[in-house]
Amino acid sequence: MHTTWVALQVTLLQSLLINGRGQFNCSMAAAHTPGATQCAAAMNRQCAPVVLPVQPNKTYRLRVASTTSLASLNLVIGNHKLTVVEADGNYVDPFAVDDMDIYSGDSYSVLLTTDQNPSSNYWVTVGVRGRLPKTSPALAVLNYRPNAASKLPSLSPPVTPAWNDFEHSKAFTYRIRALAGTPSPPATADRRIELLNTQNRMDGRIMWSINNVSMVLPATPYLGSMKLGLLNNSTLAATRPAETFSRGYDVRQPPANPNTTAGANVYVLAHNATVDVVLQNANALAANVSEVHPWHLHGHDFWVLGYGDGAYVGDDADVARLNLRDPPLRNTAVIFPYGWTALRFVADNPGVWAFHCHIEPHLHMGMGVVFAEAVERVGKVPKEAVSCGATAALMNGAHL
Ligand SMILES: *[C@@H]1O[C@H](CO)[C@@H](O)[C@H](O)[C@H]1NC(C)=O
Ligand SMILES: *[C@@H]1O[C@H](CO)[C@@H](O)[C@H](O)[C@H]1NC(C)=O
Ligand SMILES: *[C@@H]1O[C@H](CO)[C@@H](O)[C@H](O)[C@H]1NC(C)=O
Ligand SMILES: *[C@@H]1O[C@H](CO)[C@@H](O)[C@H](O)[C@H]1NC(C)=O
Ligand SMILES: *[C@@H]1O[C@H](CO)[C@@H](O)[C@H](O)[C@H]1NC(C)=O
Ligand SMILES: *[C@@H]1O[C@H](CO)[C@@H](O)[C@H](O)[C@H]1NC(C)=O
Ligand SMILES: *[C@@H]1O[C@H](CO)[C@@H](O)[C@H](O)[C@H]1NC(C)=O
Ligand SMILES: *[C@@H]1O[C@H](CO)[C@@H](O)[C@H](O)[C@H]1NC(C)=O
Ligand SMILES: [Cu+2]
Repeated sequence: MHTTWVALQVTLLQSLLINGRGQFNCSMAAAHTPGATQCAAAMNRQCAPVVLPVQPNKTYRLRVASTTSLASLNLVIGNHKLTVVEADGNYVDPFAVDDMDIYSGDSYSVLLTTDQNPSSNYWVTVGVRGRLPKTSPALAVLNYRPNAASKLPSLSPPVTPAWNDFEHSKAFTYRIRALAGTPSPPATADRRIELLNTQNRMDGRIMWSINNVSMVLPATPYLGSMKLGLLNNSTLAATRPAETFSRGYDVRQPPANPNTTAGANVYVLAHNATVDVVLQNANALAANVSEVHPWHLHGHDFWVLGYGDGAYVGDDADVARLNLRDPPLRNTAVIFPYGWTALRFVADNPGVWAFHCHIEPHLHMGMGVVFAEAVERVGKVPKEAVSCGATAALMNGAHL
């Protein structure tokens, strides 16, 4: 088995990149029509596609990671199936697909068997999902050796699914199940935190809010503040979003009153508590718009227990959707438009952990919360982590 790394990046609005190469201002897009092949053919050119060299009749492990700031992606390799075997560092029950979605923060391993006509090279296409693409797809060349890398594939680049084919995305995501032998989740949770994701306004700016509170990072870092007693469960309660949202909230409509407030958004969790998180998506400010959001948790993997369309009510039907048998262990999970996603984790890692939408502008617009776990069990806090904000003043002589 051979391993190849595929890092997917997006430079905002200009180009999708695979391992650092894209098509921005490049004639490669035109290269698929005969007579305009100079860019792909001149492999030393900056805009030439990245080459993934392979031998025929072998199986390769592609490690794929998305570090996009905005876009959700789809990966497809002309004429080849991909077998998904790992997600976010945990093995999954293998399944074969023609194309796969990759959200910002996701990582996967897929197996690729080079069982196609070895006299040809093949295009690898990465296209945008979840929002109207404003960039060309990224292309790479799957180069069957000993063909020249510059030999243009005989087939056109494969086309990724339509950006708004969410049923296709759901079908892919729902197939991700834990490999047998993966640790199982505890059968019940000690606490359930339900997080309604809405788009709002504050002082004329567009924000994202969680249960109507937009996360604004305090000037003093959380961990030092909590270790030094400047912040505790009581003081944090003042700006903490509620632990649930109104069952009457209409997730299909823009917020009736878009105004929101800011907070530090810290939930203090008891050490070792089993915590369920339900992420609820909703309509954004504009009518008939609900985006995908890949939520990412620091410090933990969680079990992805299930997904649903529409508003989560927590009734028997919603509970029946939860998968306690083979839920995948991950650290990133998507919420689909107008839908919900249920997660479970054990708060057994002392620290202060961010849980946020991995779409970078959304995070900076407030789409996140913080889980504080057994901060008293955290050992030494590095000086650098308390050298700013209100803790800096306390630092002289302080021993953490
Ligand atoms: C695009 O390429 C053309 C020709 O090579 C060059 O003149 C132009 O400055 C480039 N544009 C950008 C935005 O880089
Ligand atoms: C690949 O395997 C097939 C089936 O085993 C065989 O017919 C073919 O010759 C092999 N091709 C190469 C390039 O080794
Ligand atoms: C929302 O807040 C703005 C000030 O930012 C205020 O002018 C407006 O009346 C508020 N709207 C509602 C519906 O409360
Ligand atoms: C929390 O912090 C506030 C302000 O520093 C302090 O007055 C209060 O006693 C603290 N509460 C607990 C339970 O430590
Ligand atoms: C958010 O807060 C505003 C007041 O600032 C309120 O009018 C509105 O109903 C709240 N929205 C939700 C979803 O709770
Ligand atoms: C923190 O306070 C909230 C109520 O505001 C409570 O639900 C939670 O259990 C408390 N956490 C701890 C660790 O005491
Ligand atoms: C937390 O869980 C770990 C692992 O099960 C266990 O070793 C530890 O004793 C527990 N701590 C508390 C305070 O329950
Ligand atoms: C939103 O979608 C509904 C149902 O498809 C349609 O009736 C309505 O006109 C749409 N509204 C806008 C503003 O596009
Ligand atoms: Cu988001």
